[in-house]
Amino acid sequence: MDKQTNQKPSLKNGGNNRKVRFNIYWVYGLLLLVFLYLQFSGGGFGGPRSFDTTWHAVDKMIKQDDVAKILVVNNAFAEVYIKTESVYQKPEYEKLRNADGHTNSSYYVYKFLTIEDFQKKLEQAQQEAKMADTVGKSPLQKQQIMQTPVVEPEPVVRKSFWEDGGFSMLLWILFSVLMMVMIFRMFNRGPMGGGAGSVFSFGKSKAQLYDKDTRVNVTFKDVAGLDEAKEEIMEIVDFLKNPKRYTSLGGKIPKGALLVGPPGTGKTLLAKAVAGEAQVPFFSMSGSDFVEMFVGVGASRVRDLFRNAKEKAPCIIFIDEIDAIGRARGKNAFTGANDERENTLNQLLTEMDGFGSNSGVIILAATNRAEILDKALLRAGRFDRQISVDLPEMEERKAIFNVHLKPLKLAKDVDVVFLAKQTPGFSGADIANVCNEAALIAARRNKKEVEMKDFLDAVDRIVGGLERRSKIISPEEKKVIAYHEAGHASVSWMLRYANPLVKVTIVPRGKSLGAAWYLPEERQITTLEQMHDEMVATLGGRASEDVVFGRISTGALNDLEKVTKQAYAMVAYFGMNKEVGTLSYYDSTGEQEYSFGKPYSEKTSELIDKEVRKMIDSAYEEAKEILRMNRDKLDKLAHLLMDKEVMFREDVEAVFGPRPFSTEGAAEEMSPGEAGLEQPSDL
Ligand code: NHX
Ligand code: ZN
Repeated sequence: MDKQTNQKPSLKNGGNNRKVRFNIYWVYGLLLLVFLYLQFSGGGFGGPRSFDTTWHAVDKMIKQDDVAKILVVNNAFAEVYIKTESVYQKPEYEKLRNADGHTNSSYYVYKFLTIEDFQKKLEQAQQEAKMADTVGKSPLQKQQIMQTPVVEPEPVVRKSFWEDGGFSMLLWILFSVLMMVMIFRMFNRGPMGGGAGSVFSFGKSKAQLYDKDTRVNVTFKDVAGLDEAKEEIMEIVDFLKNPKRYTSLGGKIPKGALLVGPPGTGKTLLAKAVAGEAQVPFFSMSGSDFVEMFVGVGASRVRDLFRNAKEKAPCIIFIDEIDAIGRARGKNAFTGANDERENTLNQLLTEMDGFGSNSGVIILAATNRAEILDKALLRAGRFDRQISVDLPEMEERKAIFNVHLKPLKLAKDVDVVFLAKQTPGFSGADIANVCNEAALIAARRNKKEVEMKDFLDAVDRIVGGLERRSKIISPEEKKVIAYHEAGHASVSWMLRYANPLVKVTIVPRGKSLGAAWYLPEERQITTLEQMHDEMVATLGGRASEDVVFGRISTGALNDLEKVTKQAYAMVAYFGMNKEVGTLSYYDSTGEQEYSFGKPYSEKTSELIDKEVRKMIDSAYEEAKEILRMNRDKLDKLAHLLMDKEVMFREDVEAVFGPRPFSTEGAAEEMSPGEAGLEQPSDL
């Protein structure tokens, strides 16, 4: 297989010449052919060769005393080897000569009829040769000549290629060729040659380049909301377009900006818009593209990326999901598997430091967890700006809806403001999903236009998952579920600070059997009272099962999980517990370098556990108390639920009367009744 080295140049040529569809299998085929040829020809380039010959010629060779040795192979043919000096002196042996002029391993092959016949002829020829030699010699010399030994034929046994382990050899070759093909295929996606992802481009960056020829048709107009982020990033575009304006005052152009925000908020979209807007080359790459299973590849890709970028400056490099490489170094010191990532990160840090700030390369990166990034990345001179891309607020959601509603055929009743109000906590991607899902639902219902109801069902579906009406639920179970959900509804109704209820359903959806949906107020901070009331309302489901049946179920799992986490956060993070104190064990830096566990003592740990229990216990008692006081209304609600399966704010209000501590207008304004929510979804 060492012939492979000879093949390499042709491989490279194939890579350069893309017109010929070069296939890796050709190489293997060729290699195999070469190998087989070498095996069967019994010789090769520069190796011993053989020439068929006649008895007449052999006879002559013997008589001229040119024969060095004769091998009789398998009693089938004779190999006649000629003395080296004869080969190089006599022209008739020219074809036996080697290029180096010193060695000679080629030979003649004489195929005799029978071995006896050959031996007889041979003896005779040798006798004749001796006789010829003795002509004119003294008797003593004659005797000497007659006594000198003649060239005796040596019998040898040779196995054929197949007998001689050739078959297993061939198998072995086939196997190794197969292995190589597999290995190549693993690393080689796409055609041979320079293309991205091929074997020969490990160290090349996989960055996608957008420039004048490859237009990006996203502009800032397509990015709804995100006004501050847009403004900030527009400045960066301006840096590239008119660098003079900034540098003339002595300012330095920043090197990089980090887009930080939860998934789906449009970080990548924003970067694309920059590309569309800036009219400079734009390299786009994902952080995970740097990571490969080969050592040093990440670093060399970073190098390659920056080299390309510098050639095209002014330009923008965009690295999506930078946390894939930018995670703080030395955090998981135990695994040791991070070395490669660290090398990549180090290279990135070096490159960012390496070019002058006025060289016109600006790096944008996106992540949803800026806090886990290595501090070295965030220091001034690297990603010195952080642009936070947050979940959209009401007005922004409205704008995003307007963008995504544009391509849809809408009915007149579609109310963008109402939709925006109904979707707190949705990201831009979620809203896009709602719009698309609504169109699909409308199509399934054979509608000509997408109606408001389709949108609301789409929202439900995205919040709660697919409806599963076919799930078989026994009447007893249905009763438990109804009481559980009615419990949530009742308790939250009676609490001052609980979120306003939107909808209660006992139609199984996704992983849950029923749900009570609230419309969380969009606020920046939450008070202790709000958290407390929320906890009580969440425990309302289990409390209802307890109060009504005196028997509890596993159904409250999700509720209890939520409550427990919230209570721990209140005690240990938000300093909301008197006993534990006004302190927080929260660690926003994400560096746990010095701690191998909790940052508090065993005693504090016990105290926290105790206080959490107390908190949840008292909330639970409160929920049960509310339900006991309103038992008649709870029963009514539960039966209504069992009847209708879906219940809205109005239904609860009809049973309970207006909320005791009605918060002004906000909730009433968006009563779902006017939006055609009365009917349960028929999906
Ligand atoms: C289940 N889910 O997975 C069912 C489908 C009280 C009517 N068994 O609180 O859906 O019961 O207000 C193993 C064992 C989840 C895995 C028990 C996963 C229990 C939602 C809880 C409504 N609405 N609970 C709610 C709900 C459930 C659960 C489990 C599990 C229920 C409740 C899940
Ligand atoms: Zn519940």
